[in-house]
Amino acid sequence: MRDISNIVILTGAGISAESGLATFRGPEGLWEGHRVEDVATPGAFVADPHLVQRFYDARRANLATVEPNAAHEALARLDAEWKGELLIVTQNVDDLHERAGAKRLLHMHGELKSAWCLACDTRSPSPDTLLDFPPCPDCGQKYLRPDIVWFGEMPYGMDDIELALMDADLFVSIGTSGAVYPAAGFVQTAKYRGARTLELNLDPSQGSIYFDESRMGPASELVPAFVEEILGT
Ligand code: BJW
Repeated sequence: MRDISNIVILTGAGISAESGLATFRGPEGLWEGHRVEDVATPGAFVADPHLVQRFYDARRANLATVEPNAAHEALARLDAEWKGELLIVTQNVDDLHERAGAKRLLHMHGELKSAWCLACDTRSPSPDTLLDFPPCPDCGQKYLRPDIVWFGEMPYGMDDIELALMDADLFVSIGTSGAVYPAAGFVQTAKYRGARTLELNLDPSQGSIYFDESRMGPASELVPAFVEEILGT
């Protein structure tokens, strides 16, 4: 871990699993019998908006029942103490990284606590429920949807992420299956640009072969150990 100054960290659902939030592709990954691929699409929202609003209302409500775990806290410590460049890119729409104190954070798939008005295109803090289509605080129209990146939509912050990957000396992927692009391709971009690549996951991800090193185990153990190692060098 010597000679490292620019770090990019990608996190996925696995980092929040030990806080009590279900992963997408694990055994409890179904919601009322629906796969995320069937609910998290613009087409699903058009076909059955109430089903999709209920899915996100339930997950937003669940946030109040969970807390950041040792992995979120370790990354917040790295953020506070690391003098070099750092970008934590999370695919997660929960708020556990920021509740742990992380600041250099980018939510590439949106946030449960944000709502997006399809009428005036503004983002605002989401009410607890969007089920009955409450009015937008900006324009008053009733076209609020969850501010979530669905399949077929462009993830947030891609320019900033690409720039950070270009300069990265170390790319670390934590708790993600590598099933969803473009995030699943970040390891190849970073590696092509000469970064060292490290995976911390419970099971090997789909892109495991692209990593220089894979450490398997729970994030609450692997991430604090990694942060200790990197801050100690
Ligand atoms: C633990 C653990 C513990 C458990 N400790 N680990 C090729 C190139 C580009 C795009 C595509 C492509 N092929 C197809 C596409 C399109 C599509 C896509 O990827 N489809 C796939 C199904 C193939 N992608 C898109 O449509 C994206 N947009 C896009 O591509 O725009 C065009 C574009 C092109 C090129 C460049 C830029 C843009 C949008 C994707 C939106 C994803 N949205 C979702 C749902 C919304 C959010 C929400 O509702 O929460 O985001 S899908 C869902 O999957 C969610 C997650 O963020 C995402 C990733 O899941 P994640 O985090 O990896 O979770 P799991 O459950 O899969 O894995 C958990 C892992 O944790 C496992 O490995 C466990 O082992 C581990 N784990 N417990 C450590 N305790």
